[in-house]
Amino acid sequence: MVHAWIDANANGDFEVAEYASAACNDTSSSADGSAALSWTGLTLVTADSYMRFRISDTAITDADGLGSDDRAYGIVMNGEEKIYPIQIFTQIIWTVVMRLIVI
Ligand SMILES: [Ca+2]
Ligand SMILES: [Ca+2]
Ligand SMILES: [Ca+2]
Repeated sequence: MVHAWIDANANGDFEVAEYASAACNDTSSSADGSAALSWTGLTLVTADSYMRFRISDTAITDADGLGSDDRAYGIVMNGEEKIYPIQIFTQIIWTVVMRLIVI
């Protein structure tokens, strides 16, 4: 599973409302897989911010389903994490295309 967050309000915290996930279709050790992630209802601010990605086969949960998202933090076995800087421009529909390579 690919887990992802956009720090849409640029407050330095990855929150439950900023989370999306999708299954990764990677079934090959020699070819890349992909996952389609989408977000709805984000309140965007114009700012430099970050996206965070986690790939893992371990189930992750947020304790209260609110605010800061526990799923974005802490240790997860069997996986990989990446953080990418992004620029958010409000009033613009934008798309991020990202490539994650899992060996
Ligand atoms: Ca945030
Ligand atoms: Ca692969
Ligand atoms: Ca929480």
